[in-house]
Amino acid sequence: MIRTSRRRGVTLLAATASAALAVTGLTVSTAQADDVDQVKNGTFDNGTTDPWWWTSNVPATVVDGQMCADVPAGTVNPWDAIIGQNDIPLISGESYQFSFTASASITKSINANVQLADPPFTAEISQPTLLSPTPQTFTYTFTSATDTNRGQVSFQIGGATEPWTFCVDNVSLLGGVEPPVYVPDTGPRVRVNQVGYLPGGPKNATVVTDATEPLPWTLQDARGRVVASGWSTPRGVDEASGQNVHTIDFSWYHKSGTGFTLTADGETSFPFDISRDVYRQLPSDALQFFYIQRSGIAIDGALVGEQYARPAGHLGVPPNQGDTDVPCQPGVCDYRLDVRGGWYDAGDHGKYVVNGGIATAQLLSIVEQHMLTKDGKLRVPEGRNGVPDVLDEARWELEFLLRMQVPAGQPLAGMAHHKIHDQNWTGLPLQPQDDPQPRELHPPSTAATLNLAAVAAQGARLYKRYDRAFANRLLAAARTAWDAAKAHPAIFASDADGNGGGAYGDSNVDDEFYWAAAELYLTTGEWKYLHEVVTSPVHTADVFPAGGFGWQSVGALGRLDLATVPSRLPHQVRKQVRQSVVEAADAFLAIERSQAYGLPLPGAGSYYVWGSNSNILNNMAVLATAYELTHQKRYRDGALQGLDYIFGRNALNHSYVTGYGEKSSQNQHSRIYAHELDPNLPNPPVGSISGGANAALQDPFVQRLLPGCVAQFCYVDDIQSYSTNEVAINWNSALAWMAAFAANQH
Ligand code: 9MR
Repeated sequence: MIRTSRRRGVTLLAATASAALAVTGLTVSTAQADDVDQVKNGTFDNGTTDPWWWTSNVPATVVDGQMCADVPAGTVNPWDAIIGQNDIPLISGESYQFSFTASASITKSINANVQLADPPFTAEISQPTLLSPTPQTFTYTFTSATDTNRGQVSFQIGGATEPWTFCVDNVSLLGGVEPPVYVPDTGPRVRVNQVGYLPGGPKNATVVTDATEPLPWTLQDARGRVVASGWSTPRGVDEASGQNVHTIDFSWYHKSGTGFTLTADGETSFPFDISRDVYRQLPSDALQFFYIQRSGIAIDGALVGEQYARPAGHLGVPPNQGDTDVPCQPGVCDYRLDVRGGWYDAGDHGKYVVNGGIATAQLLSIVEQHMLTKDGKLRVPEGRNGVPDVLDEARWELEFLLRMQVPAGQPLAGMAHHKIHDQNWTGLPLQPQDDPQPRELHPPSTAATLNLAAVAAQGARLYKRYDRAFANRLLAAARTAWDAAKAHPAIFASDADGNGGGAYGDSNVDDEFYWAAAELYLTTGEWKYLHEVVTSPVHTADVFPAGGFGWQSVGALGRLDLATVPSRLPHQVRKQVRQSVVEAADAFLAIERSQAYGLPLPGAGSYYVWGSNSNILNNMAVLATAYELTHQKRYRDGALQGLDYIFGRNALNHSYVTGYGEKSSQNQHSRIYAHELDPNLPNPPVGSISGGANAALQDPFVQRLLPGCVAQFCYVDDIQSYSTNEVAINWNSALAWMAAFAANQH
């Protein structure tokens, strides 16, 4: 087929660009095209495929003026079958428009790449593209970061379970084309908690406006009647969003109802409820995520919906290679371990002790703080077994963590392996049971060992009532782990160990020692562990930094438990510990007051890190704990107010929890819930929280889409953005904890 004239081509390309990007709600400005096409024979008009090449499993031929190839079933990753063209020159800083018309005999996602032809095969663009039997034109723009004569245009078409036919035509790479300007669709300028507010809770909103003087606002009920009104407070330019904003406080309005809206400056918010029930379902939804992420067990569709049903992953059934008999990385150990079970960490299939540790601790804490102690209410297969459901879920991970401990008689006995994951990264989508990668144990680390010690100790006191033998096993493992960590206090996981899985490097384990000592003391009451607590440098350090705590900084987990779990802690120590929680809560209240979007995170971009939503939720947990300690309502209100940000009171007018609010995250980065890449796969389950705004732009997709973004704008609901939009167990555990707290408030 002959390409349209340059002029017509430009119009067509601009139009199809919006179509191709529409999945993520992107809008684009019209691009200026250039004459220079870097692709040779992109139209196949001469009847040959020259100079295109292919991997041997996909020989291509010209059929009806296009290039087609039969793609066999049975490959795993997109890059297991490739058709490409090399010797494409790329100029650093130059922007390009990459376009092609393609079809597939079935609905199939491929990767369309412009990349280096040689190692390290760096991709300038690697665009998942959903093909169907109807030929469609796709257009993408990008700016090259590389100068090379060895560029490559390629289509990665592997990873199918059934054979199919790929056809492509009009492949073109035009230089000098400005990338489209991304404008997120942020809806009405009045920003509310899209889920709703508790009748007796705080009710705040933020208005984006040019106005500098107070504006009148009205609150309408579902029938449109004005039920409250007032004046906004101008707040100037908000650092976290770069927007000029006002705030509205309607906390004094207490009546319940559904379908309220808030109007100011001619804009009307998304609808929301005022109800005692706004968070009633949230704990159960936030916790079902863990069950669906379980490894080593079939997921029962009757419990969580058939779209999430799948066979057990990584039980040694081909093509899986593990996790029932896993070797170490070469040279690390010469034994093998059965490390089945646990939860998949996130969008990948890795299992990491340090992140499993904090996630398990937060689930255990839900029960320990008496927030959710029922049995038979959550969607877990253990059902009515006389044990609180949350403990059933946490046990799934605890059993895995125990398996990660180095057996007696081996070098470093008693320590825990840092992680187990695929040897090499796999592509998306990929269901756990289809993962063919060899699995490997990575070296033991002091951090992992202390995570095991801490959560096993915490588990021991919680399971004692239900299963004494398990509790004893946990405590024995915790003691052994503690001793092993003391004997090997500085074995650190390296940040460089990130092939096939996340690195989770950590070279300061003072906080892990403190946390583990605290949990061991709270469980055993032994002087030895108390001594470790009070002599730790972390004991008097600030463990509640403004940016929030997380998997790498776990001193807060120890401090919060010392403050709340009944023990014989000496009076002075208890007082000091509790005071540190309340002082931190006061600081978070001050931060909330300073933020026009009302969240407990300072506005500078540096605070918006990878997984920021969990840091924000963890700061709310400190506020909630201060409320438990003091019964002062301001701390409770501060904790609840933070949820407004999570559910839509933010610069993007976006709820970060799937299925909650008018406009929520649906396309989180995940090999399992990869609906965006394959319409036959589900979106993440309701109650999955996305990592959230990350101003450091740590993946190529956002580096291309969001350069220069102001903190809260550094997020996109696209499966490709793993640094702003992944799911992860330690983020859902932070959500589950706060959900359990909020569900008990009115
Ligand atoms: O949550 C982790 C974040 O704090 C780190 O900055 C980031 C980069 O190392 O890794 C995050 O964890 C990812 C892990 O490495 C692999 N599984 C997915 C996790 C969530 O993105």
